Amino acid sequence: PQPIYLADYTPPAYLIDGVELEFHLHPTATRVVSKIRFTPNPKAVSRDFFLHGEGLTLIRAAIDGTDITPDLVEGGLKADVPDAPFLWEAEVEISPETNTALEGLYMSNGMYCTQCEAEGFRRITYYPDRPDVMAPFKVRIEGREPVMLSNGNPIASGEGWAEWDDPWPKPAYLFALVAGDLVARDDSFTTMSGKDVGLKLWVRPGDEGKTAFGMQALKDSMKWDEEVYGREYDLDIFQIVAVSDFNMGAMENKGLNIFNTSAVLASPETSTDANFERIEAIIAHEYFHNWTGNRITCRDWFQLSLKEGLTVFRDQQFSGDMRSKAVCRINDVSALRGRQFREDNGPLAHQVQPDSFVEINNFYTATIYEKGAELIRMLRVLVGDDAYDKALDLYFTRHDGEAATIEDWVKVFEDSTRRDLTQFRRWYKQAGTPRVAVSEDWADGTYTMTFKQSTPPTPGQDEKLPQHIPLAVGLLGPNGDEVLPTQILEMTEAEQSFTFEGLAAKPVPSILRHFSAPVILERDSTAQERAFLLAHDTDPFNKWEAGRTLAKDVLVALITGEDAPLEDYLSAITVMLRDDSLDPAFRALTLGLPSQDDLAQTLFDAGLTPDPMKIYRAQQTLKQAMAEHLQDLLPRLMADMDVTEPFQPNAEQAGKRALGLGLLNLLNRLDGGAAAQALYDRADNMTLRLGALGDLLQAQKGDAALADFRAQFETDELVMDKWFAMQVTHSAPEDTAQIVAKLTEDSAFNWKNPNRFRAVFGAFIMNPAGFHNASGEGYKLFADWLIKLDPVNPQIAARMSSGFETWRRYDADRQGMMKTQIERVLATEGLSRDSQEMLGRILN
Ligand code: DPP
Ligand code: ZN
Repeated sequence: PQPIYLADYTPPAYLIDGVELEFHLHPTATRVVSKIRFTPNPKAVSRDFFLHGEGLTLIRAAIDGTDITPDLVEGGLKADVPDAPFLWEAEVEISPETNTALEGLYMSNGMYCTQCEAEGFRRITYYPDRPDVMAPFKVRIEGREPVMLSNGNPIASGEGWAEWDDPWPKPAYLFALVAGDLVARDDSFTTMSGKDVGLKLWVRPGDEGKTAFGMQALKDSMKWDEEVYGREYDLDIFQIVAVSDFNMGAMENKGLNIFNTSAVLASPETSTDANFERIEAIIAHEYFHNWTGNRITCRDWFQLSLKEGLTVFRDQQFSGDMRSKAVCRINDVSALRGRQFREDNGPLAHQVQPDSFVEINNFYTATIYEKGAELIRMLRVLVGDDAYDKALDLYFTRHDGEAATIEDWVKVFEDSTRRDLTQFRRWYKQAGTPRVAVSEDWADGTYTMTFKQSTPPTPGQDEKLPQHIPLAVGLLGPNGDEVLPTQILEMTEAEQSFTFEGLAAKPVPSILRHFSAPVILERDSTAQERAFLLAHDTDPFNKWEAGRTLAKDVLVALITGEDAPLEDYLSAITVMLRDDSLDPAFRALTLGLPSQDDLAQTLFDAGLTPDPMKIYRAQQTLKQAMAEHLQDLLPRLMADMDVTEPFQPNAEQAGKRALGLGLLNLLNRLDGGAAAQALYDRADNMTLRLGALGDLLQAQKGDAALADFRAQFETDELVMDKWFAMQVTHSAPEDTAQIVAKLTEDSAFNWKNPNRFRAVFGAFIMNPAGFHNASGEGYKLFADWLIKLDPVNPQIAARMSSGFETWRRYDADRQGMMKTQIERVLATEGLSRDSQEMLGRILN
């Protein structure tokens, strides 16, 4: 497959003044009639008329009322057109029912729905399917469905038809159509200028009881975007539809967001606290896209992070305001390290603004999203909060209604702050995670910190230049008092020193507070110093970080057989757990251990070959030691975390439940599952029920609970996804592959549903000890299923193939076995472009 290059961008040959679409719905023979008014683009470099189209049967085409026979070519059609504005008309036929790729118009449980980002609209009709062609759309839908929806405002409807009008010019990737048997939760929102907006959350009959939380999250998001960014909603109605079969979490189609059911449906009985939190964040994310993505969109897909990085940053700010800032930041950084650092330090590393791609669907990555958000966070730290607000105001006024670039974005910051951000731009173009090593010097009241930065080579980028890194630093005195509050040190050189004078004693530094830059900090430190920071740091992120690095020191030493600072860790954790002044959610996070994947990468970075079983056993050993050390304390601490009020999915209650479950997980190692069984039996919400089930599975006492769980929730797809995932996540490593194989034979394993496939295989590749079991049977099983899924849903198959991305970390045997499987998948006849690109990159 041929790559597409950013450098080859040229403006569209024709612009569009208006689009009218007419849908005649039919499961296997939907007719789409399009009327498009084209105008030659004065900025064009060519007059060639090309429309994208894939899998369409052309029935008829006409220009200015005269039928023509266009030239059907690979990926679309060409035609001779007048050198003046003209009307294009076409009629095509498509088959939603047989569309299993879930791109374009498809069916999910008998309901019609669409997914057009990035390049799905070309599967609906012939069109210039590129984001820099923006147009207002009018849509008429004819069919038997009781509810028929599209973007914008409703115009009129009757028996068997409905008409919609979206006045805001938009790219085709934001088009949406939904038709089916749906019911709505209705609400309304009054905007800051007093306009009434109708809100509708559409679900299948039976799911009405799971819509209250999503609706509240939507209203909170609308209010927050007005208060914090001054952004008001711009249509008469805002709609969300929940769909069972969906490749992504959700999609920000103008005025008609389409959501994976997992990202919107919520109830205490069926959703965990983590589900509630994720749902709130995704609803906010998609709503915020209305300004950052829709009103201002991307010129081309190389600019994807322009909308995604910014919108993730905005949803992170929102969650921080709705919940606990400190806890949200720790969770965001953990996710960044778990997904983006893994990507950035392996064969799939790529720039936040890539230079080329083969299949754009492969670039909806943690780098584009989460690293993109970190870059914006850094910009804000560098220019300051007020300057950030001014820059954003300028961005919205300058680029509203446009398809913009990342360069436009940085330029707005330069113009509004008069800062030169030339070096900062490098963050967008240089892949890889910078390492920042720090050394210190102390003499005569002067404390000097010397930082050295370097970024390892990434595929296609051997040479790396220094980045502009904001280092948030504070200093603590020997008694634990802060002697220097947080300062932002701007590092721009490969090596740079910063000096602090007039100090009475050698300070303890707290570096990279609030994780001020997406880098790996390398600093040799003693267990005592880490424990000191865990006890005294005023920055909650670094306080947590101190506990995490101490845990990591212990685990690495257990793995390599060196002396582990176990006692220091256990006493530091005990002090922390007993500190009632600390938020339970924070304590729960500090009780968690670094992941197996994180440890594998750390060992690999240190020049060692990670052994997945040793890593797993080290974690078990440490948890056992923690349980025994805390034995006497556990009952009282757990009792303190009991929530007696009715269930609320808020941060306060969620924090108590999280800590309670963290402690139960320890107790479970001492009581053989007795407390977990008792909790399972009395749990009246999914958070506690699922936590207890996990512990029972871990204790190998889960059979009865699993059967009970299934009997209770058999008809609930989202809960059954949990039932599948839990068994994989909490399996003993030597059993994991067999359990996965058995689950794939279950009558409820509907593998064409992305959520169900991910429940099993996502959990599998996230369980390193199980996936990398020395027998290699896991690799083979996984490859079998990639081969099976690829022709049905290439997008999900390609995404899942990242399970193999860390193959070079491991020993020769495992490497050989993984390579064999990757090559086997790659050799599959007719393998999708999506999977070819991903596995090809992973292998090279
Ligand atoms: N639906 C995806 C998101 O919101 C792609 N735009 O990030
Ligand atoms: Zn997004």
